Amino acid sequence: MNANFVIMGLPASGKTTFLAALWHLIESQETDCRLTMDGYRGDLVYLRLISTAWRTFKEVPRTSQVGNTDVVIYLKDRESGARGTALFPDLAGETFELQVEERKCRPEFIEQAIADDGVLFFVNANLKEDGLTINELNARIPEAEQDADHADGAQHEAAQPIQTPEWQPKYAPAQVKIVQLLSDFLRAPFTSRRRRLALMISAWDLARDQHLTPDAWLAVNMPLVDQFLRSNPELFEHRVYGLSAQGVKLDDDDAVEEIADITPSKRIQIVGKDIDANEHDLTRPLVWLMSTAV
Ligand SMILES: Nc1nc2c(ncn2[C@@H]2O[C@H](COP(=O)(O)OP(=O)(O)O)[C@@H](O)[C@H]2O)c(=O)[nH]1
Ligand SMILES: [Mg+2]
Repeated sequence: MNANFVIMGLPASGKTTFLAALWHLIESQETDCRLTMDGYRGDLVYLRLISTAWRTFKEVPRTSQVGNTDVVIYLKDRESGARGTALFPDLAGETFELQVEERKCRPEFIEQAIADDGVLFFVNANLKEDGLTINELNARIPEAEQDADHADGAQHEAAQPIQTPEWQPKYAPAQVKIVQLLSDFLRAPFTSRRRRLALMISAWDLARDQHLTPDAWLAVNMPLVDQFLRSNPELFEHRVYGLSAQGVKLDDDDAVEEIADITPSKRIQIVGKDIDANEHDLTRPLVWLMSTAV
């Protein structure tokens, strides 16, 4: 049987870096990797471009700069013989922003999502102030503007009132958008049924200092997503993985220098259920998604 997966995630969630590392791993065969490639559809020049960038510690090119980048990879499990097809729909990622903000999505994605046997969903551990409270936000407003808010005397007469932009869906926190994307699966045009979901916390190297398991990281940093998944076991059978596909922050020169001598595939680190410490095989979540299809 052949299992189909879709790869999802908001912009900058780590999808292209994952694809670049995956392409390197299955092409180079430098380390043990449970899945082998059984073919692909897509632009080879683009795949080589991103995996070269990944190997040489350069930022993977922003996908919007390189044209149509739908990529399909056919995979085979060396141990069980199970086969799977992974679709990376237009990695520009705006695809999923549009779905949240304008409630639009591409027919190819609907088709794939109706037939899918599992979802690989990316979230970046580098949250960039996603969870600021109103008090924290207010504390950031420059003092002159705060004073203007309660204009109380001649000394502030010149201060301009704050021009706060009108709220738009794009300002919603990432975890609200993620829950929206997941709950979209419950209604038309998608089909509501139980799905396997591998939630990939990318840039795990940045989260490691918190000494949390990927599940605990989600509960602490994205409580809404965590609660949504725990409250809906009949809709999503989920596992959370921590993935460092790049290994380091690219602008951290010392860290880059330190790992530059390691075999590129060994930079990859992945943690999660049934994964041994010091594992480099980022196909393991796909193996789990494929395991129903044997
Ligand atoms: N520190 C660190 N940063 C990462 C890792 N993987 C991706 N990133 C960074 O996360 C950002 C978004 O990654 P990208 O793959 O372009 O996301 P996409 O928009 O979902 O395709 C980029 O700045 C990457 O350098 C990682 O393993 N470690
Ligand atoms: Mg991308």
